[in-house]
Amino acid sequence: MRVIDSHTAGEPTRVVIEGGPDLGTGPLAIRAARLWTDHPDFGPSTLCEPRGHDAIVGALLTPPSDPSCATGVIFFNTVANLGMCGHATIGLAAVLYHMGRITLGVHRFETPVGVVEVDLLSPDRVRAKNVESFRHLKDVTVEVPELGRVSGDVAYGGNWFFLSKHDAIPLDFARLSELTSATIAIRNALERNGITGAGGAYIDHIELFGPAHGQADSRNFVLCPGGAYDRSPCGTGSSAKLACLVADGMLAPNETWVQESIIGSTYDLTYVPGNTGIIATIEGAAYVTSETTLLFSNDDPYRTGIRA
Ligand code: PYC
Repeated sequence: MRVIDSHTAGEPTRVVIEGGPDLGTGPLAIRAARLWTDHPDFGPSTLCEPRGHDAIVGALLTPPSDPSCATGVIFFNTVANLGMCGHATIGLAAVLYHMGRITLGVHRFETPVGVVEVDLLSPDRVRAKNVESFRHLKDVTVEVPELGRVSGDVAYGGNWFFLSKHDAIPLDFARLSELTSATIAIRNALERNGITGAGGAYIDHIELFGPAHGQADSRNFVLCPGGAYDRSPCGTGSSAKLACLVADGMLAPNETWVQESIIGSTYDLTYVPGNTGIIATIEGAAYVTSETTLLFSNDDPYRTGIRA
C-alpha cells in the first residue's frame, strides 16, 4: 500500500494513494460505511502501531460521484470513520499538489457528508470551506462521576462535538493525560445519559476551551474518536465552535476567529451564514513529511495493527 504522510498544525494525515480496498460504486456515504463493514482490518492495519499510531487520520481516495470534484475522500481513524476532517482536508490538498494532481487555486473534494472547497494559496497554505455547521443543543448539563457537573453545547461541524468551558484542568500540554481521561469520562457520561447529536448521532468528539496562551482568541483540547487528542485546533471542532459563537451573537460574518490548539498551533477561521447554520472557512498550513510503501507480511502477527 502506498501512502503519503503530512501534518497540519501538528496533526498527522496519511493519504492512501494506492492499495486501498475496493468499495464498489454508489453514493460516497454508502461506500464509506462499507469501509468498516466489509474491510474491518483496513483502518487499524494502515494507522495503528507498528506502522502508525492512534493520532493519525487516514484519507482514502475514491472516485467522486460529483464530477465537479477533484477527488472523493473517506476520512477514518483507528476506530471509526470521520464525516469530515478539517486538518486532513488541508493535508490532502497539500499532498495532491505535491503529487502534481492539483494546481494552486480552488478545488472541490467530495466527502461522505458533503462537498468541501479548498483554496490552495501556496504549496502548504490552504483555506478550506467546510460543510454547514450548526448548534444543536445549548447549555446541556451532565453528571460526570469523575468530575462532577459539566455543562456545554452540542454542535455539528462535519462531526458531532460536545463543547465545554469546563476549567477544572488547565489546558496545558503538561496535563495531556488528565485532559484525555476527563474528556473520555465526559463522552461516556453523555452516552450513558442519552445525550446525542441530531437523530441520535453519537457524540464522538469532546472539546474543552480556555484562554489562549498566545495571541489567539481561544485555546482548545479536542478528544477524537478513540482516545487520541487532536494536535491541531481541529477544523470541524473549530467550525462547531464558530456555530455556537454565532448562535450566541458573538461573531459577525467575515470576522476572523483565531483558534489555538493544545500544542499552540493555530487556524484562522471566518464564516458566512448558511441555510440554518454557518459555512466556516478554516485556514492553516500543512507539510508533506514522507512517501511510504507499507508492507504487510502474512507471517507478521501484527499485520493488522496492535489493538486493544
Ligand atoms: O480537523 O476536523 C479535524 C479533525 C477531526 C479529528 C481530527 N482532526
